[in-house]
Amino acid sequence: MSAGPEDELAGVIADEVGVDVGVDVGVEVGVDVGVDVGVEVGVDLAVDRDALVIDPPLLARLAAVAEEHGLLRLGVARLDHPGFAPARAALDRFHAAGKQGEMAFMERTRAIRRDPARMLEGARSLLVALVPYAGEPGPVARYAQTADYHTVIHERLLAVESALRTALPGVEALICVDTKPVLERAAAMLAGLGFLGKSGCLIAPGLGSYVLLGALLCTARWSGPDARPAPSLPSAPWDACGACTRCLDACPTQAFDGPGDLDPRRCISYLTIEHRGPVPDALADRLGERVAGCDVCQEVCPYNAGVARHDRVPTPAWLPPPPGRAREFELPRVATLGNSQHRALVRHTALRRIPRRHLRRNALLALGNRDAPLSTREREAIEAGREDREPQVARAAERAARRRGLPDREDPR
Ligand code: B12
Ligand code: SF4
Ligand code: SF4
Repeated sequence: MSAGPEDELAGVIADEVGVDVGVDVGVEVGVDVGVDVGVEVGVDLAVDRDALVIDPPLLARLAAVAEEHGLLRLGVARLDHPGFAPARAALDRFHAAGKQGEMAFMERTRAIRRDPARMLEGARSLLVALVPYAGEPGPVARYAQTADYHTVIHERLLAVESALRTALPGVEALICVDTKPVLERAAAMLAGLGFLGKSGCLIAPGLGSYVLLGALLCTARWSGPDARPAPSLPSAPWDACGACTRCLDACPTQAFDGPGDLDPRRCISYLTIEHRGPVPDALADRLGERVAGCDVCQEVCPYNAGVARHDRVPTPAWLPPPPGRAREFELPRVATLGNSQHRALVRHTALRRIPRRHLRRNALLALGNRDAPLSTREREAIEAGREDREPQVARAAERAARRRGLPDREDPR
């Protein structure tokens, strides 16, 4: 690759996916780093771009490969679909309001998210597919109870990428599973996978919103009709919600400014996963006993109620549980995690993006919110946290001590 702008871009992309090295990384930071780092940003002049066409029969073949590898409902959205314009406008409003908060990766990659051809020259379409997940209500959101979706979906998409490359020699493609800045939800909607709810989540007919998205950005042109032709798009993508506002009303931190308009800085998912500073008391009081992510806006959604997903989803498509022993998220244990225990707990799950001190902070905040007589283990965890050198851990422990009736340290009862 030549030096110059492309190298600069490669740097941006490498930064975006430069994971596993540090701890303070965002959601959108990939896992299988090495593979993804901007090697495919250029265009090979010998390639006949006119020949790079995905037509409906090829899409059907790719969808069959996808399904065989556990990726459901593969669809395609062209990058010049007019339906991306309101999504880009929503992104602009998001940044104008500072809603990225501490998610520096969002700011850093903003221009690329608006125009993915900046990371893959000549990019013309996004293939998008769904992967359903299950899980139980609890301190950890369902998506993080499974094997790390970034890795699993990336691996599944490799099969589609390979089939695409075989069908269209010279095509360039980039796998995006949070690991690359593309507007995945908008792309999924435009590719016909479902609609966006007032929760902001992509809701797939018959499957609900407990689905994760994976995309393949590519230089091929889609020659078929748009799955969601522009004239058929509603003025607001959440029309299918009708008068329902359950997700907006149930959100524990009232994090929505309006339908589909989330302020992440008040969202429990952001506060427990992305937020590196102290959690303001008013928000901490509303975290409940959650230590990683939140599913409330999905739990209350009628599109997730009574959906016979198990009848509709082929077994290999479900995100599998992480390998090894079942993970145990007992709060006093999480609050006192040592290094090796932390590694064992988060291994092969999306939780590995949360630094140990933040998981401990979250568990202490959760212990402070628990409304039950204090057990010995809880008391020990809180006392240990109070002595911790990490200011955030100590602060969360002090809050828990205060709320659970432990004596003040300066003024022992
Ligand atoms: C940053 C991020 C977060 C942040 C901010 C979320 C947010 N709402 O912006 C935080 C940490 C809070 C977060 C939380 C969660 N996230 Co998240 N997150 C992302 C990420 C990396 C980028 C999202 C982004 O660009 N946000 C900016 C806003 C402006 O865009 P957006 O929300 O994606 O889409 C909006 C616009 O496109 C707009 N729009 C589109 N068309 C139109 C048209 C009109 C007319 C209008 C007005 C608007 C409009 O509406 C959309 C919905 O608000 C994506 C992966 C990706 N690359 O897309 C995952 C992603 C969105 N997250 C995902 C998940 C699973 C979650 C959680 C459920 C995790 C959890 N259980 O804790 C929660 C859900 C919170 C919620 N209700 O949104 C999934 C969503 C799957 C789905 N079914 O929708 C994604 C797609 C990851 C993946 N690969 O599957 N996330
Ligand atoms: S994930 Fe939880 S905190 Fe965030 S918007 Fe949904 S209900 Fe609210
Ligand atoms: S809870 Fe209601 S408003 Fe929210 S996404 Fe589901 S149907 Fe739409």
